Amino acid sequence: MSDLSTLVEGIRAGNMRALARACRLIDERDPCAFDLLKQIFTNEGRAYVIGVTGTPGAGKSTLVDGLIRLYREQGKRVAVLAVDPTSPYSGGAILGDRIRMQQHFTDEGVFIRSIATRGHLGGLSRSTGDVLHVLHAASFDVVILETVGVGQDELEVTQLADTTLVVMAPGLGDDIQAIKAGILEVADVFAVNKSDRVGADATVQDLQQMLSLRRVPTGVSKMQGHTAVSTVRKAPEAEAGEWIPPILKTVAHQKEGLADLVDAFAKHREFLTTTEAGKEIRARRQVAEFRAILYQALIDAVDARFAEQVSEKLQGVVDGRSDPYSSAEALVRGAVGEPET
Ligand SMILES: Nc1nc2c(ncn2[C@@H]2O[C@H](COP(=O)(O)OP(=O)(O)OP(=O)(O)O)[C@@H](O)[C@H]2O)c(=O)[nH]1
Ligand SMILES: [Mg+2]
Repeated sequence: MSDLSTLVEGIRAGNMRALARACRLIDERDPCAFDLLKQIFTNEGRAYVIGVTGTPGAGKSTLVDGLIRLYREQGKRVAVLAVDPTSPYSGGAILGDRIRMQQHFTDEGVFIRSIATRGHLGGLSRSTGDVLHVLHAASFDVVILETVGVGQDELEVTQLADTTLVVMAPGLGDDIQAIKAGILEVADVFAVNKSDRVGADATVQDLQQMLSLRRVPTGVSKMQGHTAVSTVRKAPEAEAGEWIPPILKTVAHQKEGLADLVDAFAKHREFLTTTEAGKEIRARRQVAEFRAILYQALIDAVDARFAEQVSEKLQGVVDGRSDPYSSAEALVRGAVGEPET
């Protein structure tokens, strides 16, 4: 299909309209999307993916804005995906962010897009994962995935990132709750933003305590000096093959501490690519992604090829003529070509 190959070319050339079109095909779950993804998939020169999540209002979008600037100053091409499961495009948060990010819209080196698809199995993270492959193909250097909220969907989305930044702020009062929601487990780097406000040190200490409870110390003392104003634990170190999330203080709207964040990201990226533990993490993610793609493909195939049988069995279950277990088993047997028992 020549239309598709034009699109592929456009994506590889980093053409913004081609990128937007590819994102739309994925969002709408267009059957063409699968063919497109097959063609553009690449293992070479992938973008570095940073997930940004954290408590509402902590300053995620302001930080992302600052990070875009920093990376642009380094001459890197940056894509931002704002992942919002609650509000398809119309949501206040995304809209506000879009206005804030408007200054980047005229920049050819920055691509910004919001994603809100859900409603199928692992919908949000699946379509985000697909869009990531489009961005890899378009040779972006950095992709920032900003999630809204800290629900299950958002935590799942962070699994697509190489490095996940969790943004906290003093005095929001819901830090502990956020940690309970599993945010501690996904964090590779912590930012305690709004450090110009009182209570920042207390938030840092809370986090440090939480982190030390999470791990049994491995010999060497993990205490490190306060080496810079904006840095609590300056050098993120991989001790005994383990990554210890650094906690960095930032003041996003004044761009304070952002260079240290970028530094910590680079170190985490190095950990992922050079250590055995890092390689294992990456392999686990590839397995998880393949499973998700496979299961979705199976579901799509069953829906397309056995629609009639599925609705028949469904009716049987609703009418009380058959039980859901036998019905599901019969359908699967039919689908894989085994005789029904
Ligand atoms: N004092 C102070 N205010 C900040 C800082 N960073 C951001 N803000 C302000 O905090 C408010 C919320 O910032 P956002 O960047 O929208 O926060 P967010 O985490 O993206 O918010 P949601 O997307 O709604 O969850 C804005 O008014 C920012 O100007 C900071 O370091 N210090
Ligand atoms: Mg935001």
